Amino acid sequence: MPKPRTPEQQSSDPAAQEMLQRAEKLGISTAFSRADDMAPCNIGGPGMCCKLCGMGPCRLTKEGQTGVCGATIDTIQARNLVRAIAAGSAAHSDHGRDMAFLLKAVAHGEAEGYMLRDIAKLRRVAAIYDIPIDGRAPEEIANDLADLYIAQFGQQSGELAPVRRAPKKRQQIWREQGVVPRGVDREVVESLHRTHMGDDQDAEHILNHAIRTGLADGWGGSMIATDISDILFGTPAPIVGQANLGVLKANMVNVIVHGHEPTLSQMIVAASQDPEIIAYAKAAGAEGINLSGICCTANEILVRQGIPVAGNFLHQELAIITGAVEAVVVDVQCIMQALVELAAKFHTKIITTSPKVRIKGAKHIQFEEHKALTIAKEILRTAIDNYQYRGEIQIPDIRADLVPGFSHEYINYMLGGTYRGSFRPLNDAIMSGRIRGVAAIVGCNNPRTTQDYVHNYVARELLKQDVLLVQTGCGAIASGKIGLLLGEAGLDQVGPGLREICETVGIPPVLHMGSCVDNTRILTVLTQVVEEGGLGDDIDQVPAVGLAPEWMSEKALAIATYCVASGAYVIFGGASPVSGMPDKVSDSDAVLKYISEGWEKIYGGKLEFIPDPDEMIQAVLQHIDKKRAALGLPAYDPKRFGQSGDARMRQLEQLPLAERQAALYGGKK
Ligand code: XCC
Ligand code: SF4
Repeated sequence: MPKPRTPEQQSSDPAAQEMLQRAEKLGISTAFSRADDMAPCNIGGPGMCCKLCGMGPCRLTKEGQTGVCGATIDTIQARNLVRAIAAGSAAHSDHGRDMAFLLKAVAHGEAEGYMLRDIAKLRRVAAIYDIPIDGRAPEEIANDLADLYIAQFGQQSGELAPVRRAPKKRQQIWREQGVVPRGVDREVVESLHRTHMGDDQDAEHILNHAIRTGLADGWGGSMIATDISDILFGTPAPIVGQANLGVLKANMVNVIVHGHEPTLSQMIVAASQDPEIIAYAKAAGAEGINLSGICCTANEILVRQGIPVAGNFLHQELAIITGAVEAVVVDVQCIMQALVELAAKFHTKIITTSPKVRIKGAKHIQFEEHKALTIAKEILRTAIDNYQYRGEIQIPDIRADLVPGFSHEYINYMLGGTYRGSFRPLNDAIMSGRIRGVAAIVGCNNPRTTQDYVHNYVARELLKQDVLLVQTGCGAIASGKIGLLLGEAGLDQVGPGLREICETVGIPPVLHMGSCVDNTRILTVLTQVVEEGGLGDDIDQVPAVGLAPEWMSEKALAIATYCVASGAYVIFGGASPVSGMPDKVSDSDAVLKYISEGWEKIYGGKLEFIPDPDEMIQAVLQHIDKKRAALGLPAYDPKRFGQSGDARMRQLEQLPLAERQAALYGGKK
């Protein structure tokens, strides 16, 4: 059994370390300690176990071995991978479906407390699908858009409508390969059918359907979720926020929302500002209500309302260990069952709200959109009633300011203003080499690595190399906690060319673009970069890379797949679910090869697993430089830029007055 890790080895975040020490003192287990106690299964982990029928489970541990049915290691790995991608796509897309039904309800005035907040976006999105907009009420347009979006899930044939938003050349590749999704549900169901015992048993053929299923997520369910969230809750624009456990307040009722959907959390934001609720909290002896979030439901309300983030995925238990949380309100996805037993050791109430998610021992207050505000208030009253039972607390005094909210609409606007908004300045900066390339660092935390360490190490190193970063999900929160999401803050550690751009445009070097379903915003940015011209005519030509350094969820695999299918090089850290036998690189690595070299030949994108952060950084830079060369762009030169603007002024400030004047005005005094 490996030695348990110290808190410093478990997390690179000092707030987490403080809570891990407290957990140890109190004799409480966490995902970190449970990961130490349980080695990952060395047969299932690398994809060598099949439990798809009652003749098994079959463990393929020897060269050339097959399952009872004769299934080979390639078939088994491919089937397991497709199933994971289907589950991830289902999770994102079912969220998208619920958003579409909510839009329909709002259009008919049947959803208490909601409104059509971003009419401009509603009209813009409707126009993409040729829904008539002129002379029509927003509710009519919203109704038609909701119908069109609802239909995408059950559509049986033809093409998913949002696919038309991809670059033309990309759509052509998908058509030639026969992977344009027909309907979201259909592709997920077919993944399950094809991988049932005795069906599809050709690894490459199985993996082709992984592409189709992933596309149904990225250019389907997830894109729908993002569109509708913006229409109902507003398209994000930069706003000030804070992150880490230090956002919890000692004298207030602390309520944490955790999960993924903005529907309930947005309503809890509204309810928490209600004078009647604030008075109720004061009557209970608190100074008020302090709302914060964890995981992507946090990102949804952070990027729109600046509601603070208590932390990313691995902070969910740590927040409860402060003893200062009255209620954790959860909806769907990434919620650890351990919360209930942990909460019982404190006074914290775990409140489940989704009809799809209950946790044994948790309190269930079911959320219904037609009385959303009423239910949100009930939830808050439950939390307030719980304040009196609070015991001893310990809140780490650690938090960082951040500026999130970089939707693709805002990026377009900030680069040129209202009248001439465009991606031209970004393209030009990449073409000239001021920006070497773009990397998206996204995805989860995983207790098998040191929390946030790989995220932050890779982010910092790439920034030094003039790589502009875009982030979503728990990765964005990792950067937020160390101050990388602030304008000037990190700029002295950023490469000279990128720094010039950040100073000129007035942006942080790391752009927080939202939640995990908002990875589709990155697809849109890449498409717009392509359409702007100068960086090729398809996404696979753009010098860009996607990374999920600490991934853990099946959703992350679904995102990886649609990014690869869209032409991106995607690198995952941590363990590969298809690595096969250790030290074995002959016939058991066919799946690994196909999702890398095989997919690259067809889609120009590839998926690779690189656990070592330095190797990961090298792979990113090599890929970016290779793409630059292929476009005929000048090779990246770190010395070429950075002599103007603020950076130049800072250098001059170091000089004695006479020399400074000489440098500025020439001649000697
Ligand atoms: Fe979940 Fe989106 Fe992963 Fe974080 S990053 S642990 S999926 S919350 Ni998507
Ligand atoms: Fe074993 Fe084949 Fe059944 Fe899988 S499908 S459990 S390999 S017999």
